[in-house]
Amino acid sequence: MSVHTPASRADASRGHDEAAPSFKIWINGKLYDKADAKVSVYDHGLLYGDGVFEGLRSYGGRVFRLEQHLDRLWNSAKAILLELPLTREELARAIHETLQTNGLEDAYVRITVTRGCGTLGFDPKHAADPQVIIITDHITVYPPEFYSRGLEIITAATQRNNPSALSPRIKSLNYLNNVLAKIEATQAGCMEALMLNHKGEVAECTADNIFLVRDGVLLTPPTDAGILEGITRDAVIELARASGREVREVAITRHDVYIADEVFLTGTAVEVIAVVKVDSRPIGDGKPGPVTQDLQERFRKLTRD
Ligand code: PXG
Repeated sequence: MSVHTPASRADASRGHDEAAPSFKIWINGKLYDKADAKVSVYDHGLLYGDGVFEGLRSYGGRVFRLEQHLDRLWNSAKAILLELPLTREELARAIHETLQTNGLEDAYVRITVTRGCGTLGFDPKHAADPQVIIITDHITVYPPEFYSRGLEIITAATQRNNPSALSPRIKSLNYLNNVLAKIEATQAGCMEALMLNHKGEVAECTADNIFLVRDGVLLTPPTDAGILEGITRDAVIELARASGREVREVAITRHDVYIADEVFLTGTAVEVIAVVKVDSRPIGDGKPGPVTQDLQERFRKLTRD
């Protein structure tokens, strides 16, 4: 795999292009220019990371698995006792309205819900005006060569959140452990890092779920390994099973990863991407394998045809 400079990696993951047009941003029912789209410095989302988010994608104007993303958003909000100030239908309409206003068909959609503005002090009773924000923008994907050659990743020393402290199933505004793992990846010259759970088992990567292929069978960590239940992960499990492959949700060790025939990641941003080296160990023959390629193609058809 070619070596990418830190600058190009940062550009690839920053998710927007300075020269691109500025898209309108939806906040609590109104559309704002980017420069005017603001929340208060007293917002508990900023002060305490008190809020939840979703990252979605639209293909040809259709939001992929919108209902599942809304389910996850409502479940995340419920878990932190945050009541959304609008209905699912209203949010769905607002997403489509924002995409249409911005003339975007193939796009990234970022929903952020903060606890809202209040006094200092993190007691939620001091913040009672949740802010619902919809950002739509061009989706920045990895350059095509990352898909044809596959990614090299490392295992991060930073663990995934311990589920008994804060469930990783909540897509909360507290992403610091993932941010720290991402920094470790970048410092090692990689795009992604593998995160282990509190038991030392494989959990997931910083913004992607992980799958292994061994003897034609797909293996992926179960929900109770302390992962986000990825919507792309679900779609890939369905595609694999529909094509006659066995998928097992089982505890996975780093050793299992090293000796797998194939490894790939799934996520809204990366879709399905091969991993060809983990902690300097080549996976299989060091090239994206046939099962990964097959699922990449099936996922492409699912989202684009
Ligand atoms: N694990 C973690 C920790 C994630 O954050 C996934 C797995 C993949 O889930 P989906 O549902 O996307 O298949 C994620 C997804 C962002 C952003 O704005 C983050 C994600 C997805 C899209 C955007 O940082 N994380």
